[in-house]
Amino acid sequence: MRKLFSSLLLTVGMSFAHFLVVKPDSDIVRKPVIKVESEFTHPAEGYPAMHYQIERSGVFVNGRIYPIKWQKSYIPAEPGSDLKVEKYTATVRLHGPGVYQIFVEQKPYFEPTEEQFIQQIAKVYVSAFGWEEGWRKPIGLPIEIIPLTRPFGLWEGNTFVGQVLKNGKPVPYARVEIEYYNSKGVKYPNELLYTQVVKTDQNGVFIYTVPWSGWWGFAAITHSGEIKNPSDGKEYPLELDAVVWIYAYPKPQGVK
Ligand SMILES: [Cu+2]
Repeated sequence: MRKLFSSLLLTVGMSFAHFLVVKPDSDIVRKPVIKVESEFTHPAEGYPAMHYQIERSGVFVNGRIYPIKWQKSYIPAEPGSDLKVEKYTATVRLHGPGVYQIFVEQKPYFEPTEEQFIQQIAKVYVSAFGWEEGWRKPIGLPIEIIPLTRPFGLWEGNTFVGQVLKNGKPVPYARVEIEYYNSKGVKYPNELLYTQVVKTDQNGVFIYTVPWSGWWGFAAITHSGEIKNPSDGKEYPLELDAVVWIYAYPKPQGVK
């Protein structure tokens, strides 16, 4: 019984930490064209990936938003699975030096295990041709994490600080979930280690020290009214989350 209960808990817990991923081939580039990919998954476990549709997306630079043309493909939800889910890839043209903010808004979807709708809005920064200015500028998304640490060119062991804004106002005491994008099949000794959790303070500011190199996602969880589910006509709460991705570089050779 106890075993059943804990495996049930594990399943429920696992279903919580979904992250909308938006990931360029590099956060610092010196080339005019980059590749970007997007999926909706459980990054620390590596799977399962889930169905997801893009509602809106773009590249924000110098106060303007440029469209992104996505190519949709289908990948197995997990290794060996017959269930195929969407993965999006795009080539993005950069218009010279700048800090490019690439964002994706997920179309809200109904999550039956949580009896609510979920919508995540994710972004990532790319510094092109040595440019460093502009990362503090909000895109103006419905919910957005504004970095207080420069969000590119980070070392492992750096502390990342961000502020969560909803409709331009800080979100106090929000839960922020943090996961490593585990493309290497790294094994975790305990399921509680998949997702790290911090809270924002009264000004919507959170702090986290990145323990090792790789892509790391931060998801600020908030609740934002209700949406009607067309399948049963009932209203359900909408979880509206802001996600940001950063890359931490490994320590250079010769340092400890
Ligand atoms: Cu999920």
